[in-house]
Amino acid sequence: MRIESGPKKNMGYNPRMGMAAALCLLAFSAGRAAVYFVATNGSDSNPGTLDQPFASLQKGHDRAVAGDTVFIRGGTYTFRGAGANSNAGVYMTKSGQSDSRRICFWAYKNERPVFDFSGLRLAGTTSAGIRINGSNWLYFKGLEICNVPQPGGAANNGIWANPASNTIFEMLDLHDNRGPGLSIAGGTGGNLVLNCDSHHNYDPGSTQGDGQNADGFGVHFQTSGPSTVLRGCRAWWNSDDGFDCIHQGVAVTVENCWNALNGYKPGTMVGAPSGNGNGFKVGGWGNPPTNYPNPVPRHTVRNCLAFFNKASGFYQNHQPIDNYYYNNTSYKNNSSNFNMLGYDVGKKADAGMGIYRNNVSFSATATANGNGADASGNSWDMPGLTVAASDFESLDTAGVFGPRKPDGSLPDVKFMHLSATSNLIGKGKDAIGSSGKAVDLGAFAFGPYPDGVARPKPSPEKSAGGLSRGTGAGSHQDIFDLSGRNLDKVKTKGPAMLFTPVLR
Ligand SMILES: [Ca+2]
Ligand SMILES: [Ca+2]
Repeated sequence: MRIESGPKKNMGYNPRMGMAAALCLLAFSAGRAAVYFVATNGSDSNPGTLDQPFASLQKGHDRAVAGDTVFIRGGTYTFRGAGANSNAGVYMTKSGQSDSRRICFWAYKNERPVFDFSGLRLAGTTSAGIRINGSNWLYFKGLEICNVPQPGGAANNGIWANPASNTIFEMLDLHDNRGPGLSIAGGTGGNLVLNCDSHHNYDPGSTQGDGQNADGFGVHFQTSGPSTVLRGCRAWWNSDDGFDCIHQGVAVTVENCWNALNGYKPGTMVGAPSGNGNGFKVGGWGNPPTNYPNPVPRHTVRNCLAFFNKASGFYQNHQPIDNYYYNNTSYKNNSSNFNMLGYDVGKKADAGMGIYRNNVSFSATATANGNGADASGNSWDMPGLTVAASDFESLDTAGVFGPRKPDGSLPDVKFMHLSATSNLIGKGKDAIGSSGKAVDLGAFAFGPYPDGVARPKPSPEKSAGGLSRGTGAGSHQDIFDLSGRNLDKVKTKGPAMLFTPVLR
């Protein structure tokens, strides 16, 4: 097995930042919004300008109102002793008003702010590096959140959005926390988790068991409102699951996400004793399920990749309704690639559940507990179809968890992509539309369909409950400080996070 970063790249200008910054500028020009700065050499008694920045994100939050942007300069922000309160390093309660009047907490230009919570003193109850409590319409971008400690038996989150609604989490790097990297709990949905990484999170001291709760990403406990979407995210070497939406009462969409090596102690192939180790844990309400809503939400996982997880790549987790699993690739997961274990509440018995189309399983037990599941048109259930290494361009994981592209999107790799001669090309049927057109199997289509029709693209950003930020194509960035000075005239250079995930 080989897992390593790809080559480092120079990160260029991110046009999406330009658009939103321009929006902030417009708002500021109209006298309705402010731009603040936070820097490691700042002071919270400063006015928060570029020249006289605040020292703490907390101060930026406390000062900001709807429409404002808090830019965070590069460098490491360390926490020693008490944080904002006994359960959080930074405690957020503020809200924006709408998609165009969010409160933005963004890395400044091409800089990389790192929030190292290792010295934070927390109570023993569930805590977080950044706790969001009841916020709406926030936007986080380009922050690294790490090393939230675990002084007691509770798992502590990198970011704990309990709750947050209509909030964007983009290009965040959440790692080495003693609990989930990002957990969204409750709220009224509409959140977008876009191009984020969560890795090496591990909760050895949890009273529920060593490693039981450190998921990469979790979405739970929402009972009303629009869906939350996770797109372009990666989760690896977390001690529990990569993605987990147990006890989530509104349908979640997970697309174009990758995960691996969950369930192991970070950086090793030693299982975390109580870590569940599923790549995508798609719902669930206990076994047998209790207190589930009517109707039970059908989650969707599509165009996703799972490999080398301790348990299964994709797991129905007793969810008592058929989730959708479309065009996923699952490779060499330890227990099975697709564990279809659901629960038939009518019969009060375990049952295979889920609707599986165009999925690929390779090099492991393809399915487990599938009796009763609606599976057809997958690599394992088509007569005469076998899957071999030659169906893929590469089985080399190099670069899979390496640097992202300048716009934050996933890196170009050959891993598990279909080879030109793959038997998996054109063997499926469009599962989302009703066109009946042939499609390729797995997470990565080889090319145009055999009939020449372009393959579908991932759903646009606006599918996420009215969220539209992050797709702009501006090329000009003006940033003004509180006095109205234009701080720079950056035209086509600058921003974007430089992601260099540490692979150990
Ligand atoms: Ca668990
Ligand atoms: Ca979990």
